Amino acid sequence: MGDPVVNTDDGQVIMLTDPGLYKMSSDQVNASDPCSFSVSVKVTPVVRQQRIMYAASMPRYLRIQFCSMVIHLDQNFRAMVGSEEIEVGTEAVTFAEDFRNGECAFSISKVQTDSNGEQNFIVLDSPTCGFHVGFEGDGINSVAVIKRPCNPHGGRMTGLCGDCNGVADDLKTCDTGSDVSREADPYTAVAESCRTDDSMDEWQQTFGADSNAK
Ligand SMILES: [Ca+2]
Repeated sequence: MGDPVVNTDDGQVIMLTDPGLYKMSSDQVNASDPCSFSVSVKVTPVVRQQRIMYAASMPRYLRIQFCSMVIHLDQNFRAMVGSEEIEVGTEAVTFAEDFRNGECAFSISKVQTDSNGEQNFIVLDSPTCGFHVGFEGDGINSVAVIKRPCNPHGGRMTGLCGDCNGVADDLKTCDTGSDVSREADPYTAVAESCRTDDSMDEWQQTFGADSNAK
């Protein structure tokens, strides 16, 4: 285990060491595109037996804006669509089938595989948009996975995951989009620019600030 790591589209590796909500990937350039999305990950300190383990943080939940909804998925297999907590099981639950002719319909489910030891996944999947977001594993070993097609999103994406635009230019800040690859520590500069502190968000209001790792 260790701090969450972001692998960018261009193969850069960015570590997230500080708590906060990080913008991972977003394409909201074309408001009429039903497949527009924005994904952020909440990173919190690792807490064990009432003690905060310093210098260790973990991804706790994903905040997804997609198909005109706000969706939360957490690493303990809980999910909210809008303000409603939903039951996540192995049977996929489908949403937005009636919204915009189902162009961005998506399902949420829990998936188990045995291919690499037993692994659990909580997955949001939209086949029509090629959009796939979730957690692999659980607790402090969980890894956030974000897949979105380079076509049509390439050239329009911002966030820590970079932009698969065919150019090795992923070390850009979230706020101004400036290229910091020549700075002494571009990784920290990029991570900090993509971090916001929303210490009391809707997820915590629902589940409480202490609903932390196992
Ligand atoms: Ca790029």
